[in-house]
Amino acid sequence: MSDLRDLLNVKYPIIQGGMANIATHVLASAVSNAGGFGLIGSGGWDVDRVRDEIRKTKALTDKPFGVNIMLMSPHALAISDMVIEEGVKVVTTGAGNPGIYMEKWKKAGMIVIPVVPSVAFAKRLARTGADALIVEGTEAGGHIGEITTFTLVPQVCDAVDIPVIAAGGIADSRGLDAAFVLGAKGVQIGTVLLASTECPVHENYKKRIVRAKDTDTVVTGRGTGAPVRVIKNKMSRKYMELTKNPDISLEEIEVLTLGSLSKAVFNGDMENGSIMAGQSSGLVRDIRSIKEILEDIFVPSRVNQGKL
Ligand code: TUI
Repeated sequence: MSDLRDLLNVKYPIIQGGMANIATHVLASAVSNAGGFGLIGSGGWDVDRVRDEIRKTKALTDKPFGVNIMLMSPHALAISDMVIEEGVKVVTTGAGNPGIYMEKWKKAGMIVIPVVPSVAFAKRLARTGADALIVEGTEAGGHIGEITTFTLVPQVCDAVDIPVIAAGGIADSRGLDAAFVLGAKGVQIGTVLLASTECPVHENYKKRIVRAKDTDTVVTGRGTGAPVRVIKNKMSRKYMELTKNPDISLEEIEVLTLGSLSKAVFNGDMENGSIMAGQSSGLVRDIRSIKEILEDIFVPSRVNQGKL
C-alpha cells in the first residue's frame, strides 16, 4: 500500500512536528537519521536563523527533511522565498492560510503539505495544489483547532483525494494504527519527541512531559483566535486571565506566547514558562532516544505487519 514512505522517501510514515523554538537542526537531523521525516520549525525565528538551521541540518544528515512555515510569523513571507533559494524540497505550513505561497512553491517543484484544522480548509487547499494534508486534531500541543483527530481525519479523508497525515494525540503504535484505520497514510508526532534524549529542550521540560497525566493540559486563549494547548501551571492561569480581556490583540498574544515558550524551553522555568504539549503527554512514560521512539511506534504496528 502506498503511504507517506513513498511520498517522502523515508523508512517510517512518521513526520516530526515543526515545533517553534524546539525543532532545530539538532532535532530535525536526529529524526531524519532515525528514519522519520525531520522538520525545522520557523515560529519565533527570522529568515537568517531559519536559513542557518537548514544549512546545519544538511551538514548533519543526507536523509530527506523539510521546513515548517509558521504563517502567523512576521517573517513568513521572507522565509517562503528563502526555502526556494536553499533548495528545500518539502514544506509544511501551520497556523494560517498558505494560499498566497502555493504557486511559487509548486513552480519550484516543492512538495507542499499544509496543516488543516477543518474539512472546508482541507478542500480549499486540496484545490489549490497541496500534495498532502496534515490533519491536526485539538489533542495536539501548541496552536490548535477545535475538532478531535478521531472525528476530523475520516471526514477529511472522505472530502479530498490527496494523502492525509493524522496529527494530535498520537504517541505509540496504537495511535498510528488508529490513524491508518481512519484513512490516514501517515502520522505527525510532536509531544512524544519532546521527551527524547536528542530533543534540545531543558531537562525540566522533558521530565514534566513524563510526569504529566491525562488531565494536565489546558487550552489557553480559546476565543482569541489563537488557542494554544499547554501544560497547566502559573503561566497558563495568568494567560487565561489576560485573554479574558476582549481588547488584547493577536500580536500581543503572540509575543507573550513565544516569550514564555522560550522560558520553558531554554531556562526550564516550569512555573512562568509556557510548556506547549499535547494531550498525549499522559502516554509518555520515559525519556528515550528518537530511534527507540520511532521503532516503538512503527515496529509493533499492524501497518508494519501489513495488516492495515
Ligand atoms: O501551528 C501549529 N502549532 C503551533 S504554532 C506555535 S507558535 C505560536 N505563536 C504565537 C501564537 C500561537 C502559536 C505553536 N504551535 N499547528 C498547526 C496548526 N495550524 N494548528 C491549527 C492550524 C490552523 C489554524 C487555522 C491552520 C489553518 C487555519 O486557518 C486559518 C484560516 O486562514 O482560515
